[in-house]
Amino acid sequence: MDEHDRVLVDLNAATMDGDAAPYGMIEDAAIVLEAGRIAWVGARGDLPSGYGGLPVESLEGRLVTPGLIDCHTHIVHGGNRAVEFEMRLNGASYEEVARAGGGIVSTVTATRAASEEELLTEALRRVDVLIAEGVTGIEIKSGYGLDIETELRMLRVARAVMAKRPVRVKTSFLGAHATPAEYAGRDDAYIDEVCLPALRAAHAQGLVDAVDGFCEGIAFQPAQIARVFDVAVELDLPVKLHAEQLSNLGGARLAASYGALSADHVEYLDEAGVRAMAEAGTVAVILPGAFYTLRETQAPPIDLLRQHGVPMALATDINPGSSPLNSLLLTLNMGCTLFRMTPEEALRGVTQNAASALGLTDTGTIRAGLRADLAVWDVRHPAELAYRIGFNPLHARIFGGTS
Ligand code: DI6
Ligand code: FE
Repeated sequence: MDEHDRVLVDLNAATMDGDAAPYGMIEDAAIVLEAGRIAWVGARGDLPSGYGGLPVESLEGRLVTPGLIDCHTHIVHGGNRAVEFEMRLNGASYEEVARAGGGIVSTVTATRAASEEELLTEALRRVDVLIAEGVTGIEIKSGYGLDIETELRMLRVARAVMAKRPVRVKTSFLGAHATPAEYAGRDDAYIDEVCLPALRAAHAQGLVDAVDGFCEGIAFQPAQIARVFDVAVELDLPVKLHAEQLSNLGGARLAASYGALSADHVEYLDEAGVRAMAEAGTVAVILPGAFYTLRETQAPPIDLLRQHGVPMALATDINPGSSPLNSLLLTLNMGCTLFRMTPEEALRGVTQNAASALGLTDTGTIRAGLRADLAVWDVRHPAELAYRIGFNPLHARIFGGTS
């Protein structure tokens, strides 16, 4: 027997498993934790007598959900863009900000200048804020290095986060995020000479779990993304894509044609794209932080996604430019208030569907056999998690069975 093995009782479980009841709710539930896994979950009255020998822990009527998963972040990066934010609010134009070295270029410069240790220290401060909100899984992208050395450094830092903190990390290679200044006007050369060699090197070093790209007028065209995805296929890596954020280039359809885990942002997604995603089982990752920060007015097609049964995830998109949003709980509220997602859809979006967006099959719901990644909340009803703004009701977090 593991020293952490126990039976949790006096709790309501929002299992997010199945759709027999809203939130997969089991009132007055018991959850058996054994060897870091969920051995059994159900109504307390049905608890098999075989677990009678385990210690019992009362959660005093609290709500238990799966541990939360932030399935889209750029949490590893150098510097921040607060001064640029201030310049804009003082009336500076986009050109003036760019001339002052602002925009994505400034984050690339700061990331290249930062040591591995500095990047890790800064990332951990942000990661700790997520962990304090019950997060047990985080996706972390590269994409602010845009040279081989710095892309690899970002991915090593992402892996180091998992060694330093009790949290699961999945990495995505995002070399096709932007073209760096030294390749201005030579996007294809950048892909051939930097992006693809960096991907191969990162893969060879075991640093990549998925391949991402930014398909947009201001970034890369579908044909360029396809060249990156072809290498992902060759390396047997799943793909995902920043698609239809600012315009509709058919990125979601392209991603779906590669069986993508997810298409993310999707404000400008059309019905053909929704259909393609439904057929491919591609998750729509909804990112209200970027919508809010950019003061975007086109909301993602939530109704169409619902109609076609496309699973929706929700994530912070933590990055220094378009989404300096370091709260997954606030993201739940934004998904509901800005996009009219229901609190149940929002919670599914940071648990079950966030796990799917990362290709994780052993977490995201409370079900026998899965990892014991759980969050215990001082709330009575799960809608409270999405309802409040700037309030954290986490009581405890359980990661792989350990509190
Ligand atoms: N979409 C975005 O909104 C950000 N990247 C992306 O792919 C912008 C990143 C930045 O401005 O730093
Ligand atoms: Fe992003």
